[in-house]
Amino acid sequence: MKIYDLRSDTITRPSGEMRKAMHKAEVGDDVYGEDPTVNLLEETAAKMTGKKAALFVPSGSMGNLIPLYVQCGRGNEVILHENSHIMHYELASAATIAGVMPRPVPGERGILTPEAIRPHLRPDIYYMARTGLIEIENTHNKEGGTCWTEDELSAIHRFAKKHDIPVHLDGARVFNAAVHTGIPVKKICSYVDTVTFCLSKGLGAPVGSLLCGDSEFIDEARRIRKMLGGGMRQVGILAAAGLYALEHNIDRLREDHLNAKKLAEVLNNVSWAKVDPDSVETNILFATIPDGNAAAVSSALKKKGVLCSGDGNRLRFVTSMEVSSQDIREACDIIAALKI
Ligand code: TLP
Repeated sequence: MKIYDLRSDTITRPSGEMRKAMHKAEVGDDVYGEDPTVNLLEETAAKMTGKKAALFVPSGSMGNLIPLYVQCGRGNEVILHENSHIMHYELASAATIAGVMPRPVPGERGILTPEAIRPHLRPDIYYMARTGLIEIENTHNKEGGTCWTEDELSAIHRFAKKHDIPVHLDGARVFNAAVHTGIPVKKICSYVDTVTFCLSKGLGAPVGSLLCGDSEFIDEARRIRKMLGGGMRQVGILAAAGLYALEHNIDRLREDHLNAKKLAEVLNNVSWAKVDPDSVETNILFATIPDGNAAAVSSALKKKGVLCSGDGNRLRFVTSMEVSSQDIREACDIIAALKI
């Protein structure tokens, strides 16, 4: 049976051309700073995000944890969206490793506004924790791959500057946001102090994320990465995959977005699911299963070869280069024919 894997874009496997680039990679010991391919990847990432420096980290989770550790600081609070990846999927590392207290804030489509944040800011009183960091997510995973507008980014930037609080962007899928909104990645990142983006999702590399920021921050981040066990050696072999991804796989994200839209339209027409196709911006979509039995629907789909993931009474579908437009048409036929 043919499988249509729509569980995540993390399932993407390196292409033949990417593997060739990995095979050819020049390598050295990156803990000594001697891996030329890693150095080139970090320079490239810094340039693309408009930051002074960058650090290659093994995962998006580590790329989010380090700024919590360095920028926010132990005993301080981080303001973030209640549905952020850090709140739900990073195993409370903010608390257990960075020693940071999360202050989750609601916000439509995953967007945090100054009005929503203001009541959560701590006054400068000796018996209260300090607000050490604001963290935002673009695209926002759990809110359905939603993107920040430039006005929204600029509002949070002005607010944070006024209160002298740094902003970290979980930009695991910031290239999807740039492709959808037309706001260049460098421009998006100009509204934040630090950003993490992932190579291992829609961009198709097997491993790795880049944490970008000013040089002083990255120097400190490098120490914390080593402390966390993330110092890697001849890792140019993976950096080469990342460089290949940045060169070849950004524009094609558009195709993933069109495929997600197509899926949404079909899902919206079956009796057992509800989706607003207009709300689908990038490669992630959630379908509400009105009778609440999302697990039964996902197992019925799985029997026909369509894989998705459950999230309460919702199902998540994520498009990626592993599922071509032709595959999506076939998956849509299976979905349309499914009787629950
Ligand atoms: N997201 C994964 C799961 O963890 C949910 C997925 O399948 O979407 N930030 C965001 C916004 C993410 O979506 C993810 C991964 C991460 C950070 C963490 O990246 P990794 O998995 O590399 O640690």
